[in-house]
Amino acid sequence: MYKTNDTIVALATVPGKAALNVVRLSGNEFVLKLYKTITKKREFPKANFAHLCNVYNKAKIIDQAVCVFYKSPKSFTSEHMLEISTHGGKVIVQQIIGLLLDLGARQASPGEFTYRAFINQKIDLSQAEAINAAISSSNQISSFYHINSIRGGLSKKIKKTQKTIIEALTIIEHELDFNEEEIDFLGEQKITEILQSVYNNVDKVLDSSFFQEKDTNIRVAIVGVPNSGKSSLFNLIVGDNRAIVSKIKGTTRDTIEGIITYKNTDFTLVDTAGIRKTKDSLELLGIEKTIEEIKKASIVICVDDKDPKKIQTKIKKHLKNKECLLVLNKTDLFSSVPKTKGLGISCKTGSGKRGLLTLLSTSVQKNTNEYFKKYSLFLNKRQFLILKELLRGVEKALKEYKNNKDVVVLASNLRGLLSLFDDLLKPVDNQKIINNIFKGFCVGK
Ligand SMILES: Nc1nc2c(ncn2[C@@H]2O[C@H](COP(=O)(O)OP(=O)(O)O)[C@@H](O)[C@H]2O)c(=O)[nH]1
Ligand SMILES: [Mg+2]
Repeated sequence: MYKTNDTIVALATVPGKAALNVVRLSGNEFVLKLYKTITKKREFPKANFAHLCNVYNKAKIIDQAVCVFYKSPKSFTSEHMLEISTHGGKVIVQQIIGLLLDLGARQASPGEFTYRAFINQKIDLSQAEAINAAISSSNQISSFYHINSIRGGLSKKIKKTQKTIIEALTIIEHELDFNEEEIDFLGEQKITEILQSVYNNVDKVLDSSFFQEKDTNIRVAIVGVPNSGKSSLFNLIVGDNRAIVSKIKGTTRDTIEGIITYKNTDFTLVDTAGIRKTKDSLELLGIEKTIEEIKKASIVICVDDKDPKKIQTKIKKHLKNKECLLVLNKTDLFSSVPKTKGLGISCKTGSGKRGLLTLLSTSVQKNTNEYFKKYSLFLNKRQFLILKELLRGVEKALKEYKNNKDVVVLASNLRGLLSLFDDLLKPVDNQKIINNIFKGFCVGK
């Protein structure tokens, strides 16, 4: 897909006004030659050390920068790499990259550094995917799982199972080359055990993983009867006027979402339609959506201007083990606020906002930790589908072997399974998969 025998250069940080920018180079010995040319240093840089250098374009100094050299193969791409931390700003970066291009480096395409890491077997495909996903991640939960996969979380589990099949296939192919007297057979029981253990391991990976096409986020649904102040509460938390606030009952017919970041926690806040039986078909649809939102949420805020507990009772069957926060709104209209009815707030005056946010953030953190306890891995759609296919493949191999005890068929089925493992981790020959994955990367990664 990309050429791999030249030296590539790209800006690895966001362009524009910033304290620092990092220009990255990867290639062969030419990287060292470029270093010497632009810094006018006589010595090669010592690997993994920070070197303060003037960067020259001929006689003119264009920046004073810090260069770190990573010696092949101990670098991200496995090639020689140079990272130049420059002063921030467009002009300096443009001049340095322009200079390196003039001297013979090539502008890197999106994901080309990661592609080289993949081709040079520094990382497998699941790790490459995780790098891109981690960069795009918008919340703590996704980020945690992507970093785990970059560190090889999924690969390690999968490779262990892959090895079991390779070992079994090696013995079986050996058996096929010799006649019965010459070697020991694996035996029916052992073969069944191996296939069963492969099945169990893949199943365990699927069981301990969650699969989502989009980034995951803890969802918090605001639920209550019309006019209780749900949209006002949504706006109070979101901090702007994204939801329409109105006196006419049943205005919020659709759900509105906002992503909130508060004190190191992030969550999606959902304003729902009121819960109330009505003949208006449009509003009924809103109610169905509300129930859907309650089901999707990890935390439900029951809001009311009289007794939020009544709301909790009304939606009890949909709440199950979800956390429920009771909020008594419009306390500005109360002469005295009853403490037993939930957390008192006033969307009008903003009183109680801080207390609610603290309660919410503790609750979100608790739910986030639950996620971490429940799941050890995140799978993207591609990985999920391959693992499912693997399960079906093992089932098929087991069934066919039980029926006909044919070792030749078994060997062919095992080879089929191994190609699925390759698709998952290193489909070196499958350019289509590779192209699709790397084209989504940003330049400099
Ligand atoms: N006095 C007072 N009125 C409020 C408060 N919160 C909301 N309201 C009013 O209650 C009405 C319904 O609010 P809204 O947020 O649209 O309720 P929703 O139907 O539950 O979304 C509006 O007229 C708001 O101005 C509050 O804290 N105090
Ligand atoms: Mg509303």
